[in-house]
Amino acid sequence: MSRKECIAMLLAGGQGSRLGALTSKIAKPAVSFGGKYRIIDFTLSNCANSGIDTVGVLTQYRPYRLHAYLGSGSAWDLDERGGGVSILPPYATQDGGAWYNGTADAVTQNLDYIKAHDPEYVLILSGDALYRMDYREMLDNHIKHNADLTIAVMPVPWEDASRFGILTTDDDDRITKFTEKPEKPDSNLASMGIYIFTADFLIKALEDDALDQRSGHDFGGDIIPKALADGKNLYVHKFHGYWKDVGTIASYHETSMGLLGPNPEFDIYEKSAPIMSNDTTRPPHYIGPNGRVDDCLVSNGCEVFGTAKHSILSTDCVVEERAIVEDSVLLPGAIVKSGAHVVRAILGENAVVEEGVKLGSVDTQKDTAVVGNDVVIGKGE
Ligand code: ADQ
Ligand code: ADP
Repeated sequence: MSRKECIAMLLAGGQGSRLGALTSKIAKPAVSFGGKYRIIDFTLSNCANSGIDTVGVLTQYRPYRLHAYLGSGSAWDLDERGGGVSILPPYATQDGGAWYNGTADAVTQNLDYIKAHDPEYVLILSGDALYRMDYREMLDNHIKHNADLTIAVMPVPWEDASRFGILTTDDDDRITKFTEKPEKPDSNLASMGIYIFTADFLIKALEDDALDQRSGHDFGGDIIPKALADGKNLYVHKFHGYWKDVGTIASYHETSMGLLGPNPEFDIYEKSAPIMSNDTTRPPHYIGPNGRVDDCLVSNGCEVFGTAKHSILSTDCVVEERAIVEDSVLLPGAIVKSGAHVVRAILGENAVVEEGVKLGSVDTQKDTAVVGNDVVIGKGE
């Protein structure tokens, strides 16, 4: 196998428990987003658009649909130029060890994959955010600084800072302090959980970490603080674009709505860095004689006989006659039956809202209503 300059390891094993009913049968990275995408598409597309053609996807939680979805990787153009997408589930060891501990452990368990490709650099990614980033620019920065580790960063609102790894740097972008999820943040410069390691350093750091009984085997909690304490060259790469974690129901709804409008916050129509997906071929969407659609994304296979406003209708959704859908996200196969009224809600895959049911509320103080995958909501529920 020829030597690669940079390969990516994509952490896609999180349970995504904060997405509640939407992840009841599906790993978070495989959750539908934006009508015809899955959350992981954004990161995989970034890899393809940045010229990174070898991606190991680390899975663990309900991986079946994710595996089926990823297939050969050809949908993201990731199988033609060499490496491709490899799915790396946790494996049972002789002494019975099995599931990944922390994020670093997941990568440690797949060091053989990294070593087989013998890259100079390893890009570590998460599969749960919505953003466009040219990782090549980050790699150029990493090489320019002769860094051991470069972390992509951006400022976040102070009130959110304690949810992130928080950093302080000197004037040359060198990291002087890092604290994983501090209770009292002293900076609002946040790690985006996107790392470039020089491969030799990563391998050494993970092998040392594996022997450390007290380690939680986590990048943010263990590997980065130790590298800093050891005086390694740690730098930041400042990101200036749109980046949102789609990890909670509220953020899922907000980021989805951000795809709509003439000037969307995140433009899926931007052609210079296309977002690719492994969407199956479906018939064209159909708007019936009395169907009304206003400010919506309507995916293939949908049939609209009622009214949809400011909403996302994913593949194969149905809005029956006299039904109204507003400010909502319908995941693939969701059905809103005749006369039902759905406002500010998320309907899971193949969810059904029965005839005449009123769901959700215009009151923005209330939580977004969620119907789980395959759940049927009848009157009185
Ligand atoms: P979190 O997002 O809280 O913080 P974590 O829960 O470790 O970090 O998840 C990171 C990614 O790895 C997610 O995509 C998750 O699905 C996946 N993952 C988690 N455990 C895994 C495992 N064992 N195997 C495979 N995949 C796994 C991190 C950093 C912070 C940073 C934020 C930015 O630790 O410093 O600020 O990301 O969102
Ligand atoms: P959330 O915080 O919404 O649950 P994450 O994707 O960040 O979403 O995952 C949270 C944690 O759940 C991670 O630390 C991960 O290690 C853990 N986790 C992932 N998969 C499993 C699993 N199969 N069983 C138990 N915990 C898991």
